[in-house]
Amino acid sequence: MSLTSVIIPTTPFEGQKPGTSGLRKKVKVFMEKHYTENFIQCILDAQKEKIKGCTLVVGGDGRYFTTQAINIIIRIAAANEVSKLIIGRRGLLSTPAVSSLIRSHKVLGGIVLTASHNPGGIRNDFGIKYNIENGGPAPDQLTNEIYELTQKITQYKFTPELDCDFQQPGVQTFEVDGRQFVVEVIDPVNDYVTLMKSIFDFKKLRSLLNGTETQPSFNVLIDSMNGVTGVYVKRIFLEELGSDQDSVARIIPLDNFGEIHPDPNLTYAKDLVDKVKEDLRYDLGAAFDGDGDRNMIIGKNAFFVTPSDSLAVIANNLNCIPYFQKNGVHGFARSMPTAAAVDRVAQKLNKEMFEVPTGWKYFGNLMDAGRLSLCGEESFGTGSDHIREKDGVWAVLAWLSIIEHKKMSIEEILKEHWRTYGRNYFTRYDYEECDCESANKMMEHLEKFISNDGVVGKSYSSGGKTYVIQKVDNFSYVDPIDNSVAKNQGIRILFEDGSRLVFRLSGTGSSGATIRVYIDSYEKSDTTADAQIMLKPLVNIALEISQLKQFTGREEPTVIT
Ligand code: VG1
Ligand code: CO
Repeated sequence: MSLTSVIIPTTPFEGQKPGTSGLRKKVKVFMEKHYTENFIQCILDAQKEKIKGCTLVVGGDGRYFTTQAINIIIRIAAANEVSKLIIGRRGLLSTPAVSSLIRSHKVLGGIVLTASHNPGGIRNDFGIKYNIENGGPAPDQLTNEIYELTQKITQYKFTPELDCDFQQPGVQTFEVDGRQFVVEVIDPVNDYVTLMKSIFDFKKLRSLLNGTETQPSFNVLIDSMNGVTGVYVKRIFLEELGSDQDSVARIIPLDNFGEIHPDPNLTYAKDLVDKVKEDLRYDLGAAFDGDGDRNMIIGKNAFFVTPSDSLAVIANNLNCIPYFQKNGVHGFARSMPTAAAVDRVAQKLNKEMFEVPTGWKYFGNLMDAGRLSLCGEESFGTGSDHIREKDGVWAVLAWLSIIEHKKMSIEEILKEHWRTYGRNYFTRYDYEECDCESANKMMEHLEKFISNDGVVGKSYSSGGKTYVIQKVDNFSYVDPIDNSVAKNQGIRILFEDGSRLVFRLSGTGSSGATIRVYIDSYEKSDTTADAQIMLKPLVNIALEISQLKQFTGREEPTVIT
């Protein structure tokens, strides 16, 4: 049967501006008539002529509204002369898997349906993100273009009678306006597992997890938090690596994540932390966010590894991983608020080191240019140039490879690392859903503070410690590859002893404003103190300088990591 597309008149919606990682709004906003359609049409229009005859990958974390959104994407794509969509079965694809598929199938890009670590379900968030040809998130220039188009859209193209089921793998061919349109539904895991097997030594990991005649088994608890990684964890840990059911938790993807906040940190992944604390059999615990790009690693008795330290330890041990033995190690990078532990490793190993704004999109150019092999963010993101997204499951396999090689516990590895390099104590305070106006006023206050003439040299004391300001700025970044500029990426207050305060507003929330305060301090020899106690004086100074409590009325942060 030949299908015909139609043109549907529409008017712009306000606020379709992609943030740090795509457009995220409440489900009920995406459900408004034409809302999702408009945004998808603008994503396609921003590709201009390239869209005709192209292939796109589509999938996400399976949160509520995924099926509806994919249905819309299929009907709009066919009408806009896209030739083929590659869709994960039941709409499931982790964010790293989308990145991998775009690269392995050499296609124009992908549409990722996720609000990542934000809660899901009918009352919560949905999100749409576009990834480009290299597999990475669209750069600012493209997301700005998409946003501009959303402000002047008058119509979208649609194929109303195209009914395409994507519950089972298989290829379906349709005729739309006399052209062929193909939908290939794929198993969401196969391509990704092949990639992981080419990076890591699965045989060694298998013997680590199951034990050998001379080594007891190394016991893990991998918590998918009801997110999309469940299907990857099942295949990789249970089937490929032969772990047992006790090694995994919450591996069935649910469209509301079982009413939890699928964000792997000490607050929202408390279930995992408690289990690992209670059951001393466990040598490693790990959790991922909804779309599988974030990871949290804890050791026996829930010994917490900060993401900044995790990045530094992996950087220091890349020689354990076959992928890097083969491809070499080029450079390292971290987002600006991430503690500088990895910088010390870069210096020792004589590698290039980059500091980029918050958001994975800023790593892509460096990777494409062959100057970056490993990077991370303090927000539980770690990844390498095997794809162009951060990758939760990859990070766990990297840690297991290091443990297998070094035959040491996680705590021992960290302590050894700190003895060699000193320790970057780090914490982040999040104040979620603050009143927008108050949050903006606080940022204006900080802008004024850093532009005061006498600010450099000013000293602050708390808890018997004194810190003297050495430098202040609002971070701005020039991409060394294409010279694009990203301004206003966070207020930085740098002290003479190397300690640092950073303030920025989140770009991933869907209601109110989230204020993030990053606090970081380096100690050369005192490396085993409690981070929260160690950083308390700096926290107090951050609150004093920003007047956060006065502006927002918040006594305590929502989340401390
Ligand atoms: C947060 C993190 C940032 C991360 C982004 C997307 O952004 O701070 O480091 O790249 O989320 O992660 P923001 O603007 O809220 O601080 V994910 O896993 O939610 O796509
Ligand atoms: Co995510």
